[in-house]
Amino acid sequence: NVGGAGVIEISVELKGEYLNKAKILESGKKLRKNWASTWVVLDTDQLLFYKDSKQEVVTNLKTGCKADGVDLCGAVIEWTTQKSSRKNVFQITTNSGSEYLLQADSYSTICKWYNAIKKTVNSLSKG
Ligand code: I3S
Repeated sequence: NVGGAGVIEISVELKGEYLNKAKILESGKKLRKNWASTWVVLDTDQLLFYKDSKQEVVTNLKTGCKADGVDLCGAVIEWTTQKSSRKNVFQITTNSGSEYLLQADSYSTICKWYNAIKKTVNSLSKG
């Protein structure tokens, strides 16, 4: 699915989706891996994490309530087969030295997110 039409399709499709997420590093320090199903939303310059889709709505309605998120500016996105025995895993390494794993059983689902996040990171680096 390449070309202009495909790109538009991705941004419309990618409102939010449940992915498995594990944070494994914080500021360079190793954390105990704990996979959790997470409602993931791609924003203009960050990836937002919610417990579920309802929490996204509630968070957006409440003033002063900020979603848990990852700054994608300067982040590195790469596939990994080393950091989990699960299939379809990619990692996000943030500028601040945190590392997240994202996983979905469906290869097309995880590819869609990998591509969209990569595209966002690339666009941010171009300023
Ligand atoms: O990379 P690890 O430490 O082998 O990751 C596994 C552990 O987090 C494990 O929990 P315990 O720390 O309670 O043993 C999880 O149940 C596994 O899912 C983790 O491995 P995978 O390969 O699923 O990422």
